[in-house]
Amino acid sequence: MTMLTFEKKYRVRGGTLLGGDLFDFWIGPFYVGFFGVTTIFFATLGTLLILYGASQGPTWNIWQINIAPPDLKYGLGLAPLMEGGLWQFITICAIGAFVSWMLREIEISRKLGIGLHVPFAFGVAIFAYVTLVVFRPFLLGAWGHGFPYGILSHLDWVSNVGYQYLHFHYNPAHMIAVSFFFTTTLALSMHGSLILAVTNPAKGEPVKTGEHENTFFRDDIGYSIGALGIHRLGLFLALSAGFWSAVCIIISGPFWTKGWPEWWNWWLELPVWS
Ligand code: UQ2
Repeated sequence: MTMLTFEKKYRVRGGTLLGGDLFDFWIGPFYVGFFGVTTIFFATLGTLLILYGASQGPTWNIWQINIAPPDLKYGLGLAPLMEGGLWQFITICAIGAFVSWMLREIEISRKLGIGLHVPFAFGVAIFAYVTLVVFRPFLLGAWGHGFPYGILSHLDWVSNVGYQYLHFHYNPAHMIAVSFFFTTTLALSMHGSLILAVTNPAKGEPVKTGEHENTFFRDDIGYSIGALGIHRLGLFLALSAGFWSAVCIIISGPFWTKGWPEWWNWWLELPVWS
């Protein structure tokens, strides 16, 4: 891997949160840092535990491999290794690796003197995952409420939990999350297509810039959000999708145990109708 000529001036010392200068170096293109070491540690250990779990299971079929959380009877305690204990250790490794990666992103951002937007955005994704495998199981009183680690098995989990609330699409926070996911793809498709449109003019035409970007949308819908604005909007939409996903699952069980269609009875029960 070669180093771009300008990269050298950005390979500055400092900005570390932990370890001082000890791990303040690069391996090839990668910044290491204390949290690079912990990322490698947790990711490697977690992967090996998954492989060990698979080796003890009934199949090597990639679709069917499954590392299940403990039975509900183990509550919030440690389970035997082959009865969910592996899942518990793998979950610790996953969170350790994700948080290490975020802290490494913070160190890199500090080094460069840029904002912490990237690690913050990644933090929202971690928050959504931790909500599924820690916060909600904790509130429900058993690690067994976490989702299983397997391609088909986690799909079955999503389907089963959905039907447990009769029709999950009636969950108002789920509706908001889905709307944000769709709006995120709308915004990115508008942005991506607009940038490609101005940078790929017809043969012989000069490449266009911001004025044309603004003018296209003013002509089209009477409004342009601006070059900086579209990125603020995009980040807001994407983070909102993750945030409301976490909300929609944390309220299912700990705060609402009936079917989600029934939640809408508040509308029928408004005093104005009687
Ligand atoms: C824009 C702009 C960009 C863009 C896009 C727009 C020059 C390069 C895509 C248009 C976006 C608008 C009007 C917001 C749409 C609102 C939602 C909720 C999807 O104006 O500025 O910069 O990429």
